Amino acid sequence: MRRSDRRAFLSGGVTLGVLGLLGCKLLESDPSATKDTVDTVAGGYPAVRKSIISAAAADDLRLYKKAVALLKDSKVWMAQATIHNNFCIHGNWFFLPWHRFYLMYFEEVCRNALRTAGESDAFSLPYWSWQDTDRRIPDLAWGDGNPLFDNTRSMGASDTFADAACGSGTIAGILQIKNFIDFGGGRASAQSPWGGSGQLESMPHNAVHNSIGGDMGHFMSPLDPLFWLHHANVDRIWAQWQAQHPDVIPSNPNAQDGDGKDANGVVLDAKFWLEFALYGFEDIKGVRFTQTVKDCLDTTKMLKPYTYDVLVPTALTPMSTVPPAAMLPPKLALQGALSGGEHAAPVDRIFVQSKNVGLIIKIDQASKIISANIVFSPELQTYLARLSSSPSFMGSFTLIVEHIPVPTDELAHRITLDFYANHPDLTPETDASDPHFLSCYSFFVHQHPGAPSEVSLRISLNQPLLKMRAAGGELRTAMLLQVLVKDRLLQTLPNLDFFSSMRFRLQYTES
Ligand SMILES: [Cu+2]
Repeated sequence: MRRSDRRAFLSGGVTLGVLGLLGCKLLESDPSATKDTVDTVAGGYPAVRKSIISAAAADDLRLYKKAVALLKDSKVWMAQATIHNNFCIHGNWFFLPWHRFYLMYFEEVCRNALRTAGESDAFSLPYWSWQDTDRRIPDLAWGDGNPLFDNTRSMGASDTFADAACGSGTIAGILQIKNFIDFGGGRASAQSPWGGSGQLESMPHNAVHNSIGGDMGHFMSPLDPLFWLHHANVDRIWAQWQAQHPDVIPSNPNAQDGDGKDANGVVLDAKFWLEFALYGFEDIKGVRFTQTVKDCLDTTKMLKPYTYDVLVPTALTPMSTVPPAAMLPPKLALQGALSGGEHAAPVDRIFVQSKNVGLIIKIDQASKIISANIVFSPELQTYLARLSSSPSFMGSFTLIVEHIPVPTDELAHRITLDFYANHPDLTPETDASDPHFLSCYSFFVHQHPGAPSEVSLRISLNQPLLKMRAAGGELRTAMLLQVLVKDRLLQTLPNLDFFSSMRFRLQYTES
């Protein structure tokens, strides 16, 4: 597959042109990946990545600054950003694995630069935990002549990220999402007509890129040294989620997503996720590596093992392991649907999907709200009723918003979409602490040939539904979805009819 084809295939964009390649090319993998030569490092493996606000990170921050200065003086800094530009994957379930490998190789590139300059290579990439700070760009990244400064940023030193996207409450909520695909992303475009960004990507990840702007606002974003600290935090949240949900490794796409078949009716097997080949990574000698998803699921067993200083689970909603009530027969039993070894599909599960469940009923230009009526099918209503009544509820409700058109570059950097349900009095001042809040979305896409013209995102409804119920607004048959379109620069918004192509899909999964 040519690089551009593969990019279009993975990006979540238009799929028709590449569907034909699926059968053969999706399964390609490169057996040439081998370990590079440096197997020891002064600090020892696994390296421990620390928060930039912890005192223990002082040495790593000093070394990071030094490494960035060294790399910027060589061609390596630009080369690393170019890897991202050419190979990065966003908008689907390869987003987290691809970036995990990318950071691991970069961390080693930093160590090598330090070693070559006669410095200690006892370095771990620190992480910038925006949810635990004041949500400003940290002071360490400002100042002319500071290697960690990037003068293209559109965000100032006192500006803050939206609490809805990056606040501690939002992250705690994301960590409670039960299935990987709502957390980390669904199938790539050619694997399925219903993938979409997971909430870790679409909320804090995109918002930090988008708000900082400048280099961070496009796919050469690794030019801004904040990129690596930001992505280390995204990776840490994934590691945290893995620690909290040890049983929910999507060892096979079937375990999590859809009816177990791709857009062409081909039954998905482990090669569609677990053994999918990810490209583009370079070792310290610039040698290209290919890796498969399964090789990054445990960070302490990766090529260059690492872990995080803190992976403390936040309090979880109690979940029972009691099987679902027998009165609700499985809609889809994938028993034995797949062949093959240790990563074979789980057995019984329920998957109910309704597409075109919503109709946009009002586009209010003055209040900047697009309203849609989302209707739960009778089948979904049965499960909805059970969510409210059963403490051992095991299922996941997901709203997928599809065909969101990507605005022009300039607009995409200003606009955010905030999603609410059944709000009686929604205003631009309403925020994420409101019980009617569902999710928010910032664009992080760039205009290049083959870039998607539309995006889709997944919104886990479990917690919002329970919150709404607690606030006295239990849902039974339908909900009013409200999309509040915000312009960060408070300028006049374009005509909201631009977004009228949005479509809505509901999924219920239980496994
Ligand atoms: Cu990113």
